[in-house]
Amino acid sequence: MSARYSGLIERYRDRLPVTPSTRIVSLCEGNTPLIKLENIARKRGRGCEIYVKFEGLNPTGSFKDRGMTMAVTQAVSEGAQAIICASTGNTSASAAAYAARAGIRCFVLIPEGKIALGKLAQAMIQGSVVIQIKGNFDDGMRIVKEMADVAPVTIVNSINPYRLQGQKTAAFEIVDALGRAPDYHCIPVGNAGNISAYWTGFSEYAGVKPATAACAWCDDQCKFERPAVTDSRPVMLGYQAAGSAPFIAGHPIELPETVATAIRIGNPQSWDLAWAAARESGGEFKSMTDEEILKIQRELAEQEGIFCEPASAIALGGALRDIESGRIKEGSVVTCTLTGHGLKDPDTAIKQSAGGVIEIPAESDAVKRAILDHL
Ligand code: AN7
Repeated sequence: MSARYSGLIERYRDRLPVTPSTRIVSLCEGNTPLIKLENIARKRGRGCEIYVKFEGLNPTGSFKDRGMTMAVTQAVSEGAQAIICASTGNTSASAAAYAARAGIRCFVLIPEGKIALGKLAQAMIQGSVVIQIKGNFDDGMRIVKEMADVAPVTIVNSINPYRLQGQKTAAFEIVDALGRAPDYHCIPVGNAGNISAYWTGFSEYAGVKPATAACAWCDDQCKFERPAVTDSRPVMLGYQAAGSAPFIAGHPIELPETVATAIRIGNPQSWDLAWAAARESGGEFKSMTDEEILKIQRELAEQEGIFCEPASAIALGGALRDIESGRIKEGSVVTCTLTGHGLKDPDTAIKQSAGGVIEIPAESDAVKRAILDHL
């Protein structure tokens, strides 16, 4: 048997809705590193072990690939010729890639002017039909749902339950890597699919069926009755950008705004599942300002060498704030999902590093001075 890693469906085949004859559409996604923070943890960890699950290292640079391998595999097995999604960017990049791999059409609806450059580049070069609407993600989502009724296209947003099935494998990987479940899991919340998927995964590994499972659709092949891999589940802590925080408001937000464009979503589709995850786990939702988000993005890059996008940084920012306040108990094992790579959004990174480039003549003396000034 080959030792080559060939993607998360192969890795967790017995817990996913595939059969031996299913044609699997994969780009070797998953198997991302769980990195233990050192410098930040030493300074601000209060005895906690803090780990980041760096999902930016998936093939298209975000966690969306976990869901997309499963959703596109399923769509192709049902004979779909085209897929469609609304997206703040990462879903479109991932959908375009897996559609290219499968040889089917991909339509993506993106909000005008509010998509990070790297994500747009991915959707474009990977051959999807990019449709920019004069509206936001929530407008796109509404239209996509209408399109599925009038055109032969399969929706691959996270309202597609196969997406969440793929994404639950990140929780499996965390437990497999730690040899136990974390005490707390911290995660950004936008459309709220991922927090629901993690809760499903953590629950499945603990042999517990959540009251509201993200897989109600698959009762006939329920995976929750298997022997438990671990005996506990983490407290789920979800974080939203302050200008885009429907879970804190308790209702949808009409005009969400945040520098973290990935989670600029006012009307999350997995509302009930996400609330169930927070309630059942003893967790909750909290918000962070754009200023706090950018600060933690920079700190993580400067102090640990890990460059994630702003929406991802919110998970670690939230964790550190909750450690400081005592919400997360001293000495806990804390995991944070870094959902996307920093290279997705170079504009924001460069803007917030203003003055970071030293300009001098091409002379050895000048360079020497610059070095000595900064040692
Ligand atoms: C980096 O791409 O919704 O709560 O259309 O790209 O599961 O929606 C992106 C979401 C967090 C939020 N971090 O996850 C899209 C899209 C990053 C993201 C989220 C997104 P969900």
